[in-house]
Amino acid sequence: MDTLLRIAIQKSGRLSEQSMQIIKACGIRFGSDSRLLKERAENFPIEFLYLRDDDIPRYVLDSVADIGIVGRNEFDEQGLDVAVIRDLGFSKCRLSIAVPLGFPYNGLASLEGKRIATSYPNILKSKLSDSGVHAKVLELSGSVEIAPSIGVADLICDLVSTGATLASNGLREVEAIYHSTAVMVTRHELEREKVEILDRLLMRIDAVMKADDYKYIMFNLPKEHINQVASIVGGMKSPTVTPLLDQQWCAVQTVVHEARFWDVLEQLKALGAQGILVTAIEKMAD
Ligand code: PRT
Ligand code: ZN
Repeated sequence: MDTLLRIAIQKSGRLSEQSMQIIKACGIRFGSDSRLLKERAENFPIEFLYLRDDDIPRYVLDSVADIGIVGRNEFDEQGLDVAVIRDLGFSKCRLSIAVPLGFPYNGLASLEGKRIATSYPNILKSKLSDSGVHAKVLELSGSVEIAPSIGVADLICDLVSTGATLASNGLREVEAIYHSTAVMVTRHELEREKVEILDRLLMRIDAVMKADDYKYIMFNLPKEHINQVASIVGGMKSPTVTPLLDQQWCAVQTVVHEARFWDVLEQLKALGAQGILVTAIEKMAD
């Protein structure tokens, strides 16, 4: 039987859609029918297991799955001996201390002797101990934000993305103690045939992620300024330059890192660039 790489992804929740999306962007076709528990891709030797996110690190460690996509928070909280091989960047959130509106907060020392409700006791305890603070950590599996109002805790430590949940529960976010994104994990001793499939998958994922970071730009420029373009766009190999009918002008094509995009655009305009076109890049490999 052909070897398949088994990938565990969240069945339904905040990680599911983007986990599937990144695999699809790799040209891998599958039904993504999360009513199923297990599904084989049509055109790549991989099989999906749809699971609860909390179970993913354990299943990878126990070889039920070979790789998995999970929040870094879950990976660090469980502390299992699996390895992070890629930071996928999506499902960004932070683990924050949040207090009732009247609570006087002046740094972590204000938590001394307090009762803190959280679903992430290990991450929280390690932060408190690094700061030399002694507090009572109360583990709750959900609805952490109501703990102060029903009197079971003085404050909470919970995941936050927009902050709306805290606000609607009369809580104030005072300090982020940890930042998380979705990561891909694998176990340490993966069989050779599986490593080969994983390497092919990672090559595709890297191309997709890299493309997300760049824009492709085309523009016309007075020829006399062409030497300045390379230093403006920076970092990449020489831009492609094509002559135009009007011999004073040329057309330039190049890629620009998203982080520098507006900066580059302004500088090109200042050089006299015209007809600037910008497009997203779908895939990008070295
Ligand atoms: O059923 P299953 O166990 O698989 O799912 P789950 O309910 O345990 O997890 P899920 O889908 O809620 O979250 C999966 C992962 O998404 C988490 O482990 C994080 O890595 C990531 N993530 C990103 C978040 C959030 N953003 C987030 N905002 N996980 C949870 N939240 C919750 C938070 O706990 C709070 O209740 O959303 C609320 C706050 O959101 P805001 O936008 O109001 O601040
Ligand atoms: Zn969960």
